Amino acid sequence: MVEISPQKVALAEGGEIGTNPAILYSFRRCPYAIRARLALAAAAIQVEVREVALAAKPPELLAASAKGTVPVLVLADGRVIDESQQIVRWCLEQLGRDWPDDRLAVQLIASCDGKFKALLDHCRYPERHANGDAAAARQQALTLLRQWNQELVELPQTSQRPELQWLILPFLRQFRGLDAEGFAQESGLEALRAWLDPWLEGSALGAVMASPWAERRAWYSPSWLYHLTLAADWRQAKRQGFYPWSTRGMTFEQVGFVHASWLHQVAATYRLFYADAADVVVLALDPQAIAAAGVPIRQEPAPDTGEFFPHLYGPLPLGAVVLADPYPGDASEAS
Ligand SMILES: N[C@@H](CCC(=O)N[C@@H](CS)C(=O)NCC(=O)O)C(=O)O
Repeated sequence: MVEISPQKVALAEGGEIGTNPAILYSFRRCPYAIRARLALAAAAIQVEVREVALAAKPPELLAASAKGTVPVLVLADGRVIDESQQIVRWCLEQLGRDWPDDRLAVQLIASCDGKFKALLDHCRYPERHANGDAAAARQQALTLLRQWNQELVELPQTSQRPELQWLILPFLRQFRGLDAEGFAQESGLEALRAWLDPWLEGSALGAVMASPWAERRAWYSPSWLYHLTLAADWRQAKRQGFYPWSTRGMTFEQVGFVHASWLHQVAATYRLFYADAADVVVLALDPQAIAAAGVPIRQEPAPDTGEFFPHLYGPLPLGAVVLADPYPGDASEAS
């Protein structure tokens, strides 16, 4: 649901974060973020998880960590941990456990984050590589995995260590996902599959791939502006490259500005003007992109209540739309 929680209202008004002491910027499918979520969940750390659209990173994430990767953990005292291994390390500390520093663990972690991740990316995005031969990259990755397999055969207790599961298995899962049938049939991967397969079906992974650890839609930043629209109008605007509307049934030409809301005002705007419409879309707008398009934003009072709303003094620039989601969202989608 896009319904605004009290916590988000507090944030929108510049208040305290509320009941959740830490914030995790995350991306549902990212293996680094899955790694962090597994560790945080295992350590029973209470976090507010903010799902990020990598194409529309919220300013709060970039303010916490300018490199703009996820996961990023912002602790209650303001400390920022923006490397997944460091988040796992911090979680292990909370659990009173040490970072795995035996030979096999160190080798596996380095191989996973180094060579294996590079080959995985090569398989997933061959077009991004100069000699983008995905088949060759896959064979190299399989050779590496057979080495891992051999290590596991020699030291089977490795597979029982939760921290190695958090660190390694999200990446193996992603590789398997490229060709699950092929992966199941590869020779020399038996020990790896015996490690991976039960974990894939297990509750630890299931929990961090579902709400509230992982949502299917991105977190709404209180730094953005919001505009409700009818789905058909939005589809047409995208087709024609121009959005003529100000509010439901009235154009920018008629009104002289485009109506918008702050995050904490969206639900009330929906209830007042759109609740009876079948397909409503909420657009999140980046105010900097609006300004860059030469469209002034003015805070002006609504004539009846005096409540201040943001108004765009120019047609809504399509390039400023960072998210477009059905409204209200279906909470069941998040599972
Ligand atoms: N070394 C970082 C790598 C994290 C990383 O690269 N995450 C990817 C998503 S899987 C990302 O945020 N990419 C940024 C982008 O695509 O813009 C870590 O371990 O946390």
